[in-house]
Amino acid sequence: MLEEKRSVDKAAGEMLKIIDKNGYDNIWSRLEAQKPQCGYGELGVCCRNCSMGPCRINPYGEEPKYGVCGADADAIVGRNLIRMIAAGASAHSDHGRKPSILLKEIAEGKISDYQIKEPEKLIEIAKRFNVYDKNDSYEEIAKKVAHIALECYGRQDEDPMATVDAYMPKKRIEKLKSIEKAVEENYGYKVGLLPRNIDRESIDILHRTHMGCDHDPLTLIIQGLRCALSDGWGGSLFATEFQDVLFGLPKKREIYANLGVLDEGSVNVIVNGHEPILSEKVVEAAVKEDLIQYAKSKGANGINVVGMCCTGNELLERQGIPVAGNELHQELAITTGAVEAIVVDVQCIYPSLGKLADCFHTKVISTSEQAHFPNCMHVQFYEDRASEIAERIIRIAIDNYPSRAKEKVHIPNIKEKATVGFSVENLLEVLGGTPAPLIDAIKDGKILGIASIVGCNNPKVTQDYFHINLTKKLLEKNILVIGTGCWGIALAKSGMMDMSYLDSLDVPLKEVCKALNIPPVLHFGSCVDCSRLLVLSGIIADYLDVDTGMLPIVGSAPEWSTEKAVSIGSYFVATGIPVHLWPIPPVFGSANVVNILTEGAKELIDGYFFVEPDVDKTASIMEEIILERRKTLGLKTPNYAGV
Ligand code: SF4
Ligand code: MSK
Repeated sequence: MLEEKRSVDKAAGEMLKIIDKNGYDNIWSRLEAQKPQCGYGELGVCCRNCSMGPCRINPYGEEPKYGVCGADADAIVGRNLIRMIAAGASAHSDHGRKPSILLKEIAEGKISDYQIKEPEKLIEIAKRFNVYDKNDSYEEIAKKVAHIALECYGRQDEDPMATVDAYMPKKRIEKLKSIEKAVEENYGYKVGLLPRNIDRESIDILHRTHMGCDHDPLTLIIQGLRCALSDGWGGSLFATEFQDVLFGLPKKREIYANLGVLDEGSVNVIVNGHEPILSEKVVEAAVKEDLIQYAKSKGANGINVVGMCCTGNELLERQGIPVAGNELHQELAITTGAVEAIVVDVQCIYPSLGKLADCFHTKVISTSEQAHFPNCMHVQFYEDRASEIAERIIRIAIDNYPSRAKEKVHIPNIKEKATVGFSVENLLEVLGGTPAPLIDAIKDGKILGIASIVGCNNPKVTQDYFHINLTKKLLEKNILVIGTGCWGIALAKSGMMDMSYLDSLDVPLKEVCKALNIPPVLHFGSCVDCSRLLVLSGIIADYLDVDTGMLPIVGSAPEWSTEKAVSIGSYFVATGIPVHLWPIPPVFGSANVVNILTEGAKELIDGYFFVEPDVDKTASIMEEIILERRKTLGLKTPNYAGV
């Protein structure tokens, strides 16, 4: 396959030539080897939830129409979909559990390697939960807040978890309650949308999708949405909130992005995955004078720590660490031959890395008890010995520097400047402490609306093509674009997050961004930081005293690959925000499931999914949604919108 079909990224193109020349196994070649991929799987109609199966349903209405147990396509597709949501929500929420426990243990004096870096944010969280007492020490506040968070994971009653009242916009709570009531009245079903606790909603899905439980696509999907809400307004939210408390709020700053951030003369260490608890310490260790001197003793100029994927996003937003790439850059980075160590924690890390690293000198170092990989070295991470372990990892990388084969080194001289590090807090700060100027700009048509783009890379889509081009089209339509995850890194690599990109725009949004000194595409952080987008939508809704389902906000996951992305899309939808998806999700084997996720969801909860492979059409549909919502809010349609 030509490299242009695989990625629009020039650095990727350079590395793909090397990969092809040397015949290195890679994600694109493995995708080719899988073709044709299973049609039953693509439609979501296969089931192996028990040993009477595996079963699959004929998608053309012919036999077999039922699994061995009697489950039909609606049940099988619905069950499979919500199992994806449960897995995605569990990954995010289990991530959020770790900073919640860490905060508690710091407050109890059990861990001294970390401190509370952002007490003001801690106080704000305590105020949201109504437990702030000005006479309390920071440790006492942290104990109270961490206790509430951990109760949200495991409290055993039917009441909505504490974050619902503390964070969710009022009108959305009312809306979700009214749907629960309407389903009960119309169908006689007891259902819930407001999450009870984070762990329970995923377990509920595993239970109800077990053989012989829930076979109604409506109740299956309602539980899927409830579970997704427990992620967005629960697990992911705690990850974001407590990581801000522990490691500092994001700060607007310039960074560089792409493989050109690797430094030929230095010991290069890439931190990859999602959780910043270890990578923050790796960054700290890399600036220690004794370790720098040690690196020099091995012939290097110094130590260069760079990020990748969402660990990269966590570090760039808080520490200004450069980022080497997004999901599809993992293998490419090893192929530069200049990486002494890739240190990984959890999620979105390809198990192929170890085998590819065997062709080079790179050490792939796993650190989590939840994530082990073939052909890799494991250095177990413990929070109470975090600094010591991080130093050990840096020493392993330094010791590996002399093994680098100089003839194999090729670092593309490609990197772009990007202004990153945005959050609800610093966006409100530039707006003068209130969302009013942003809302007024939307009302006046200086900004048509907001698009939230999230998510991954997927080798089925040319890397970054959809992310970059959809963002461009939306900006041309005067829509402010805010996003997270691998989209954020794609846009940073594209140069569109550089302030100078504003000059190329010819829409009113340009003047708003210039006045606020922000780029037109705002990097809101890692995939758990999608919770920042929810919180922002809630602030706007509460300010206008309307439901989030009325706001001119629309989402997209245009290169999605992970189950986490399904959970993110679902909690946006359940919050009332329509979401575009590409590639196609595995639901088209059931017309009823598709109908519930599209028209049914629009009618019930205002948010809904739509699938579209074409960039221009996607941008037009997103614009139409925003225009429709502006009309509902009584806002004028500006002339430049082209209608
Ligand atoms: Fe087949 Fe039913 Fe078992 Fe699924 S649960 S594998 S459809 S028998
Ligand atoms: S890393 S979830 S591929 S955004 Fe968060 Fe990227 Fe998607 Fe993983």
